[in-house]
Amino acid sequence: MQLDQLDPSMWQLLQAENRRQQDTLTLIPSENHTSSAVLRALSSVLSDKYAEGYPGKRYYPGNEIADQVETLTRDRAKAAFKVPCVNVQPYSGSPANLAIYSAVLEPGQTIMGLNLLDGGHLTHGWKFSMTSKFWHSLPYHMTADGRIDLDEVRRLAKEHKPGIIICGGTAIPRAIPFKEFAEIADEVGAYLLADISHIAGLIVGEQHQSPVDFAHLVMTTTHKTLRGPRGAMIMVTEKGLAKNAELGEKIDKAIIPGLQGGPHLNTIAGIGVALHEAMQTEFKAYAQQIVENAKTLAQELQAQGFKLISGGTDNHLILMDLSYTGIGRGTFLDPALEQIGLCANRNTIPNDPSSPFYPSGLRLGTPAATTRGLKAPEMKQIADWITQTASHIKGWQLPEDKTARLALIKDFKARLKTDSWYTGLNSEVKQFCQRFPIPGLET
Ligand code: DSN
Repeated sequence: MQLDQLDPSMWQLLQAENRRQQDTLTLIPSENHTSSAVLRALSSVLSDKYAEGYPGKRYYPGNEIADQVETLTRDRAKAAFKVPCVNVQPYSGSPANLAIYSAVLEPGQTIMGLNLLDGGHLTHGWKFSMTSKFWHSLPYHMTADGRIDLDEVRRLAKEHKPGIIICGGTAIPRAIPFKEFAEIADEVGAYLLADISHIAGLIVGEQHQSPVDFAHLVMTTTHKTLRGPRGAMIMVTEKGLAKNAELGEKIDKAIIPGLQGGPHLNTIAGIGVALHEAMQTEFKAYAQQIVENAKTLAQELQAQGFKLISGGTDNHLILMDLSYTGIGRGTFLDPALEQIGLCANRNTIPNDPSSPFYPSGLRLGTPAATTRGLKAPEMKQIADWITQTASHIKGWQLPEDKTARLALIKDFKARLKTDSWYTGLNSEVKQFCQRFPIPGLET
C-alpha cells in the first residue's frame, strides 16, 4: 500500500517538509539538498539488512551484495580523496571522532581541538562532551581577528605533548592551515586528525587544499558540502600508515566491535552515489560556485555595513559578528530571518560577549543555495533581505536579567507571528524560491 493511504498523518508531514524546504532558502552551512539518486539509494531495501563486520567477514548470511556495496563505496572514497584506507561505516561524525580517539589514544591522554565556542565541534573535546570525560581536553582558540591561533597551538602542544591534535571545525570561514598544523603535530609526535566535515566537497571539487599529505587521519561527515546522506567516513593516509602500519585495522576495530553494531547499508549506498556524483566534472563547477557565492554574499553584507569574523571568507561559510549592535543579537536575527523564509543559524563568535544559548553571531553558508542554482545576483538579493530584517529588529535588545530576558524573547517570538512586515517579505522569498526547485524534489 502507498504511504499516503497507509499512513496519511506521516505522509502529510513529509509533504509539509517538502513544501517547507521548497518555499524557504537553506543558508545553514552544514546542510545541503541531496539528489534524487542519493535519496533513492537511501530508501532502498538495503535498509533492512544486517551486515555486522566488514566485506568478506560478516556475522550474518546474505551479505554478498552488501559486500559489493560497501567495497564500491570504499573504493570511490579512496579515489576521491586519494587515501589508502577508508571506513565508511560510522553512523555520523560524532561516533567517528570517538572511534578515532579510542583507536589511537589511551584513556586520559591529551586531545587538542579548537574550542567549541570559537568554531570547533562538541567532539573535539568540549567540556560537556564524552570526549573530554575519557580524555584530557586542552582546547586552543581563535585570535582576535578570527584566525586560528597557531602560536597558541604550538605553545600548548610543546608544553602538554597531546596524543592527538584536531584541526577543522564548524564555524571557520578561512582555509585550514594543514601544513602548519602538521609541523606542530610532527614536532611533538602527536597524531594529526583533519576533521573536514564542512569542506569535504570543496576538497573533492579542488576549492580547498587537501589534508591528505599532512594529516595521519581524516574524518568527514558526508552530508555537508559533499552532498550525500547523513553519515561519516574515516580515512587513514599514507602518512598515517607510516606512523602506524596497523592504523587501518585499529580504526576498523574501533568502529566494530568497539563502538557500533550493524552498519546502515542504505546510507553507505547513498554515500557511494554521492561520491560518484562528486567525481563528475560538474561537481568541480558546483564547488567553485559555492565559494564564489559565499564571497559575493560576504562582500554584499560588508557593503551594507555588517561586520564579519575574519573580514570575509575563503570557503562556503560566513560568520557575522553582530556584537557591535548589542549582545546576543543572533537570538533575534535567526528567528526573524526564519519568519521571512531564510534559514541561517545563530552562532557564537570568538570571544562572544554573550553566552552559547544567546550568541552574538549568525552563521551563513551557500552549499544548499548553490545546489538550487543561485548565483551572484541572488546573493545580492539575500544580503538585501538580511539587511532589511536586521534593520526591522534593531530596537530589540537582550536584557541582562534572566527573567526579563525570557519574557522579552517570548514577546519577540509572538510579535514575529503577528507583524505583517514579515508576511510581505515572506511572500517575496517564497516567490523567489519557486524559480529554484530543489533537485531531489523534482521527481
Ligand atoms: N552540527 C554540525 C554543524 O552544524 O556544523 C556539526 O556537526
